[in-house]
Amino acid sequence: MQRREFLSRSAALASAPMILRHAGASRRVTALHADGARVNEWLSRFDQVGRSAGGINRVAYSDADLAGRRFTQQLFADAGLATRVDAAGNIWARIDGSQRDATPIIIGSHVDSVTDGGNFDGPVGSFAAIEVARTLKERGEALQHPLDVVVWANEEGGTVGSKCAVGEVATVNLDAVARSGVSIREGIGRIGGDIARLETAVRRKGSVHCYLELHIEQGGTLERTGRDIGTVIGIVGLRWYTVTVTGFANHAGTTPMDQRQDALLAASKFAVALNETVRAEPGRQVVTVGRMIPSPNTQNVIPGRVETSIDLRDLDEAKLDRFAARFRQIASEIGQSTGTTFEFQELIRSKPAMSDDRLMAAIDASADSLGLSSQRMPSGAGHDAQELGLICPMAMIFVPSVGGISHSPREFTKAKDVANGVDVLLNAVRRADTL
Ligand code: HGY
Ligand code: MN
Ligand code: MN
Repeated sequence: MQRREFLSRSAALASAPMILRHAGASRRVTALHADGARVNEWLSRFDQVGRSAGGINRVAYSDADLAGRRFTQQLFADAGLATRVDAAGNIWARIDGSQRDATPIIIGSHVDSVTDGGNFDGPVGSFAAIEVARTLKERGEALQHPLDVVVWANEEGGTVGSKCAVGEVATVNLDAVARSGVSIREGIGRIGGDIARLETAVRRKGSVHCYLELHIEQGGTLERTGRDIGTVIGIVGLRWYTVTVTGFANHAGTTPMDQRQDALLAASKFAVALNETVRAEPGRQVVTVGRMIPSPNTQNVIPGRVETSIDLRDLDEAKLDRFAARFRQIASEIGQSTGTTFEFQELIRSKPAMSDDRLMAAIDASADSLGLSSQRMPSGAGHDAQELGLICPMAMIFVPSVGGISHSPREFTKAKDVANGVDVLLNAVRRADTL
C-alpha cells in the first residue's frame, strides 16, 4: 500500500466514527462451529499457570512462561498436532493442505504475559488457533493451503518472536533485559531457541498466504457499541525507550535547593512534559511513562539517577518520528534547567500496519454467517499481526474485554465471546483458503 494511501486511511480512521456493520440476516451461509466450550475449559485451567498474588506473571523467558509453554504444547499434543520450536523460540504445528505447493495460512498469538497481567491477552488467540486446527482435523476437512499454527515467543517484550520470524530482529535490542531479569539473547536459549541460528526462523515475503489472529480487544469499544466482533482495520506503530536521567546524589539536608542535580525531579518534569505535549495535539497518539526507578531510592538522599521509560504509539509513522524528536528536545531543555543529563536507549520499534481488505471482508462475512454483529475498528494495542503484515496480508478479529480492562488481573472476556471468536476465526480461515 502506498504511504499516501496509508496515511489518508489512517488519518480518516483516526477521526472517522466507527463503521458499524450489522449481521446481514438474509446473507447467512451455513457456518462451521468449533468447540468453544473446550477452549474455555483450557483457559480456566490455564488461569492457574503462572498466577501469583499480583495476577498472571507468565513473563517471557521466566519459569512461569516455560510452564505456560508446556501447558500449551500439551494442548497441541492432545489435538494430535506435533510441534517444533524454531530458533526464536516460537512454537509451530502444521496441518498439510490439499495443494502441496500452496503457501501456508498462519494463525496464532502468544501466551506470555505482562507483569501482574490477565489470563486472556494472548491465550484466547493461541488456544483458538489450536482449536481451529483440531476441529478441521476431527472433521477431516482439508484446506487447500497448509495451516500453520504458531505461539509467538515474547510478544509482550515487543513482539520479539514474530519480529525474528519476519526478518526484523535488527530492530530488537537483544541485550535488553526482559521483565524476567534475563536478556532477550539469553531468554531465547531458555525457551529452546538458538540465537546463533535466528536466520533459520525467518519466513520470506511472499512465502505466506496470509495471517489471521484472534485477540481480546483490550479496550471498551465493543462493550460500548454492543457489537460481538471487531474487524481490525489497522494496528498502531510503537516506539519503546529506556531513558536514564543522571544527576548527583547528595545529602537531602545539607544541600541548598539551588545547588541540587535532582534526577527524580528532572524525570518527573519530563513525564509531565511528554503527557502535555502529546495531549496538546488532536489525534489518537498516546504516550505512557510506565517505569520510574530512582537510585539510591533512599529517604534522605537526593536521587542521583533515574531509569524511566517511554511507550509512544500512533497509526502514523511520521508522527511517531516527530514526537520522538520533540521528546529528545524536551529532555535537553529539562537537563539544562536541572543540571542533569538524559540518555535515550531505543528498545523496540514496530511499524503501523493496515489490515488486508479481503481478509477483513472474510471476517465480516464469517461473523454475519454466524449471526454475529461486527464493526471495523483500529487496534491501540500492538500485536504480532503487525509484524506479519510486513511479509503477507494480515487481519485480526477482536472480541470484547469486560470494562475495556487489560494488562491487569481484572482482565476478563466472557465465555460466549471467546466461543464466538473461535467460530469467526475458523470460518475466516476457511474463507481465506479460497482467496
Ligand atoms: O503492549 C501492547 O500493546 C501489547 O499488549 N503487547
Ligand atoms: Mn497480546
Ligand atoms: Mn499485551
